[in-house]
Amino acid sequence: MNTHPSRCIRCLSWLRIRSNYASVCLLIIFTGALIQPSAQTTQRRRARPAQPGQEKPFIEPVEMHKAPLRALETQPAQRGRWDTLPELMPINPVHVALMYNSKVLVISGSGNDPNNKDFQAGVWDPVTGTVRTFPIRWDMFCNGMVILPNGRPLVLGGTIKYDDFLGEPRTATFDPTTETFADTAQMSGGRWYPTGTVLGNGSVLVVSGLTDTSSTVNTTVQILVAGNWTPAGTIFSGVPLYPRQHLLPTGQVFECGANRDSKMFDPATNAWFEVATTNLPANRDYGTSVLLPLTPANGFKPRVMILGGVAPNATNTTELIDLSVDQPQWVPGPSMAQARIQLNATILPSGKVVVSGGSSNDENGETAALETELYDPDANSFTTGSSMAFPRLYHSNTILLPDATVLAVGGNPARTVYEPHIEIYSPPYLFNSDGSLARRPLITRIDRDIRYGANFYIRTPHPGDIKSVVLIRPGAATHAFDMEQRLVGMTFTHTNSQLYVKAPANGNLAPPGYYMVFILDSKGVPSKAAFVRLT
Ligand SMILES: [Cu+2]
Repeated sequence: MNTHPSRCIRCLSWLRIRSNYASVCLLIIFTGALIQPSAQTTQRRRARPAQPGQEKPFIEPVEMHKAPLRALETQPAQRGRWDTLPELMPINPVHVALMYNSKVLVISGSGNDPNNKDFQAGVWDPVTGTVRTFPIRWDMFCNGMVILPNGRPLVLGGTIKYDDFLGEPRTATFDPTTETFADTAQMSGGRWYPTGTVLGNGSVLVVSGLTDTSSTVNTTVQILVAGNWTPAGTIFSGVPLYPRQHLLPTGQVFECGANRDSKMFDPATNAWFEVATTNLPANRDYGTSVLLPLTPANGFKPRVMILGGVAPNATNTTELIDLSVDQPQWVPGPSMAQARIQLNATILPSGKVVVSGGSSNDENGETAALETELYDPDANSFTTGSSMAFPRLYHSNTILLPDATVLAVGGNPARTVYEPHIEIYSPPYLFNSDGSLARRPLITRIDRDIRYGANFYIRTPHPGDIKSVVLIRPGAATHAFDMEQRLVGMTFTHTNSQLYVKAPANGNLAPPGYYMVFILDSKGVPSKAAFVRLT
C-alpha cells in the first residue's frame, strides 16, 4: 500500500520528465502549470472510483509507483529512445486513430467503468500537446474503428451493458474538422468487440462482436456500401471477438486470430474458407497481427506475422505466413526476447515493426515487458530497443505519428484504473551514431490528390539521395490490434528537383483514403509525412 501521498508520486514523474526534457520541466516549475494534488485530494480520490463530474483521471497511486524510473538511453542510434510527454491523457484511451490533420482521435466512452455514464472522447494534438475532451451521446467503449475514404473515422458499435456485456448496434463518423460525431446507419444488431476492415473499393466489412440481446456473437457479416449496411453472409464457427483481419492484394480478407484455424473471406462470394492452422497449439488471445510491408522489392507479396498472446500466460513466439503461395502454411518466426500478451505492433516507414508493451501475465504490471523489440522483415529477426517507463497492458495502444515517431498511450489492467502518461518512441533512424538528431529529408511540395496507377510528384532538395518512398495508412488501434495500418512501397524516378512516384495500382493494395507519404534517404532517415488522398 502506498503510504506516500501523491505529491511524491508526481515528483517521480516530473523527475523522469526532467531527465529527458530539461526545458519542459523548468517550464513546469516556473509556470506552476501542473499543480500537484494535495494528499487530501488523493485520499478522496482513492476512496471511491471517479463519478461523473468528479475530477478525472482517477489514477490509482500504487499503479503509479510501479513505474520504474527510466534510465537515459545511451544508444539511441541502435535502440531508439522513449520520452514521456509532460501532458497526461485525461480520459482512458481505449481507442486511438490518426486523422489526416495529424491529430489523434481518442475514444474512451465509459472507459471500463460500468458506473460511468459520462461517455467521453477527445482529440490529442501532438503539435500543441493538448487534449480536448468532450462528451459523446452513446457508449463507444469497445467499438471497432476504421477510417473511411473521406478521412472520417467510423465507429462500429460499442457497449450498451456491462456484465454480461451487450453490444451497441449504432455507428458514427467523426469529422476531423468540426471534431463532432454524427450517427450513421445502424448495424444488424449489437457489436461489442467487432473488427472493421476497409475493402479495396472503400466499403467496410464488419465481423463479430456481441449482440445487443444476448452475450453471443453477432452471426451476420455486413458490408457498408455508400452509407448502407448490406448482408454479406454469416460468420464461421468459432469466430473470435476482435478478429485479426487484413485486406490482401487479391481483394480477399485474411483472418488470423485469436483462433488457430486461419480463414479467408472473399467479398465477391461472401464465403469463408480454411487457410492454415497455427503451430502454437493454443489460441493467441490478445496477441497481435501485422500485414508486413507490401513493396515493389518483395513483389507486393502479402506476408502476415502473428505475435504473442495466449491468456493468462503469454508466449514469446511469433509465426509467419506467405499468402502468395498456393498452400500457405504458418511457419515459426523468431521469438521475441520477452513473452507478451496485450502487446502492440506498429509498422515504421523503414518497414521495421516496433513491438512494445504487454506483459507475461495478463493484466499484471509486475510482469510488464518494458523493453521494445524491433522486427526487421528483411532479416527476419528482432533487435531490442529502448525501454518504456510505464506498463502498457490491456487497452493500451500504439500508432505511428506523422513525424515518424510512435505514440504509446493507455494501459487499463483493472476497472477505473488506467495509465495516463503519454510516451513517444523515436526509432533509431532519427539519430546519428553519436546520438545527435539525424538530418531528415524534406518534402517541400507534393501532389495532394493521387490516383491509382498514376504518377505523382514530390519536390525535395536532394532527390538523388532518396532511396525509398512509402505510403502508410494512418492507424486505428484498440485491444492489441491496429485495424488500419499498412505500408505500401512505391517505385519512383527522379530529376534534379523532384521525384516521380507511381501510386499503388489499385485499392486492394491500398484502399482509398488518406495516407502518409514518407521519403527515406540513403541512410534510412525518414522525412516527416505529407498527407495525400488516394482515389
Ligand atoms: Cu476491452
